[in-house]
Amino acid sequence: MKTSLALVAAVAAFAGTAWAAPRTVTLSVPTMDCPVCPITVKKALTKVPGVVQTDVNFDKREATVTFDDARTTPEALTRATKDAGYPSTVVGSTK
Ligand SMILES: [Cu+2]
Repeated sequence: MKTSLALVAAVAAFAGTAWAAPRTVTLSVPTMDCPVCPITVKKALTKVPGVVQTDVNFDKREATVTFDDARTTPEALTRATKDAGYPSTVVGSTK
């Protein structure tokens, strides 16, 4: 039935765009021990494809990252900081 197929395609297309939503996670980066560390962490996170914004708070030892969840994952973000020498864990997430 042509009509229902078109409807399914339209719903699938809509759902596809809905999934590709910006998402924000907070990463705990406990090993940042001097004011230069956040710069390295921020650089590492910004390099991950799909990351739109990165804010690193040295006082709280946290990084807040906004990313396109169709292009990257929280796991890829923690891997990126670990590869830069700063293992991190996800402590919070919106959505
Ligand atoms: Cu440092």
